[in-house]
Amino acid sequence: MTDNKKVLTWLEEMKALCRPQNVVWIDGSEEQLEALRAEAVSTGEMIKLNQEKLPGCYYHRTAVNDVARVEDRTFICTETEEEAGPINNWMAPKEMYAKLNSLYDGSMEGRTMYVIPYSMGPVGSPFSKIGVELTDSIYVVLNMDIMTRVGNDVLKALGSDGDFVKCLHAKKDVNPDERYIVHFPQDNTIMSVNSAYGGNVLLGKKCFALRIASYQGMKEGWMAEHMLILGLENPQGEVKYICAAFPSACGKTNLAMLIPPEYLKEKGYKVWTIGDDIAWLRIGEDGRLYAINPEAGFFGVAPGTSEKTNFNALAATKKNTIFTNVAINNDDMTVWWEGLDKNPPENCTEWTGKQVNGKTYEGNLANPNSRFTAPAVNCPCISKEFENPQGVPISAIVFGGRRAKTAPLVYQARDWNHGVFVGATMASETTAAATGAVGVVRRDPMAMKPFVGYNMADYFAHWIEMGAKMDADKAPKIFHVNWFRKDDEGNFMWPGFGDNMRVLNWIVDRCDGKVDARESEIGFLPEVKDIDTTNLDISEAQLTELLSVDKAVWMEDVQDQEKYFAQFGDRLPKEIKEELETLKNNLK
Ligand code: OXD
Ligand code: MN
Repeated sequence: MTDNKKVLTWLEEMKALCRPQNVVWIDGSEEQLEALRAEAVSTGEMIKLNQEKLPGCYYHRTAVNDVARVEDRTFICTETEEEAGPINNWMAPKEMYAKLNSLYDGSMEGRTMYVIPYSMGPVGSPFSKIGVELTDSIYVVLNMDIMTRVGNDVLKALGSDGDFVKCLHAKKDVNPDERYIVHFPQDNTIMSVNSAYGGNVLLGKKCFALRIASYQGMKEGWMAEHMLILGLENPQGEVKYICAAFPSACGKTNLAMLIPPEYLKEKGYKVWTIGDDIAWLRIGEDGRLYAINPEAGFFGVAPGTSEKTNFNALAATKKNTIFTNVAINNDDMTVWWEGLDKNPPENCTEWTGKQVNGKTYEGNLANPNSRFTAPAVNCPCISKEFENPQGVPISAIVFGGRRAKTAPLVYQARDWNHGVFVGATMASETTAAATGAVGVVRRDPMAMKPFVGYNMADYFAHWIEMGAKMDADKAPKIFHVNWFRKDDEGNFMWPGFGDNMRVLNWIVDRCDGKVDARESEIGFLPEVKDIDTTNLDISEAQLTELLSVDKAVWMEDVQDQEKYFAQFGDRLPKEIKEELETLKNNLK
């Protein structure tokens, strides 16, 4: 175990509060994990899937009211409301601790409290940070084991005096009216109660690696971002690394694991995955920006994942994976979800547990936000730099979202500060990853709206400061993409998926200064001839349309941006105001 007094004192306090019957330390050994799997199967918490077809794979079903992140019940409790800012839910720490303490009081009576020491990032890397999660759910233990590095090695790295993030989770009775996901950034503390859904309870992920870490990054001079990290290898064997921020369920996992179109593959282009959701970025000694993926697995959206759309993600789920809220094929105990193939099982258990005939069912067999938790090492295209404790140097940062009209297929920001503005004005149609209406356009700066652990205006300022610390020729170039543009009939205009490689190639060529671009009102746009459409059924006119800027539509968006920024008052950095003025003038 550990002689770290800070861990031991806190544990004693939490034990006194939750009053578990037993306390079990997770040591990270396979024997202990296997025993927990067996226990979870014996209590019905998990179902063992077909061990020949899906070795090491299990199934878990959450309560029907507990299937997504709950943004309206997620709080940032800083000393003052201003520190949390206008887009976060806030409550004074004292008041919130009092409320939570009454909810946790005796919450683990008759239950076991598991103590999970975990590292975000390779154990011992200078980028990495340690957390300890206390939970009464075996499902959480087993997911944390896939998503992070857990066990005794972490305690060793923590040492007798190291600091850590305190994470407390109690499942309780999953009452949605008393569900709270709460962050105290100034106390390095996370408290989650009354949920068992991944994004609310795997506290290393959104809660630590984004909300708490973004605050730590602001204080310590680094960045925690909602970004995938990929390496693009050209036929000469050179690899350039790209980070991309898209809102939840907008294709980060697909882009991170992209398979190039056949003819580019034949030429020798490849994509290597480092991460599909979160990047921690620091400026290296050479003045460039370096990224690690703090996670060790993928908590991916299952629906829509197929051999065709994401062969690599699907391959990653074939062993040692936990499936949550997908459908089960009762005939062979395998899994199914919408978009996997065209053959829903006839003899099927849908995600709610209802027995149905998959050929005649109504609605969805799998929940639209059903997930797989798969170890990153399973992924056929995992990068050999995945465990590199120093991270990889980033050439380009890409922002994007679902926009039916406004944004062109791709454009490049003029410089870092303009890029920060492009990120700050991101907007996207909402998805099933969070509770609430789906398909509504909402502003989601840097895809961090649900994840920023402090005032968003200060977060913009932090981005600007980070840029000021890098020479312009060393800082990543910033781009914006939109794979989701639609024509007047409502059809997607760009094929997406593997063909997005064509856009990535333009981005890398721009970083290398190999291709010109035309300056437009919103930034640098590609010349139509420079987007490779070989073997694609896209006419020059269609591509021209995809790369066009409709000034009237943009003007409307600018008005919305202005309204959005107004809520930050004087805290909004002057650089953002200046960029907004420039855009307005350009569009006049
Ligand atoms: C996720 C999310 O699970 O963004 O990655 O909701
Ligand atoms: Mn995400």
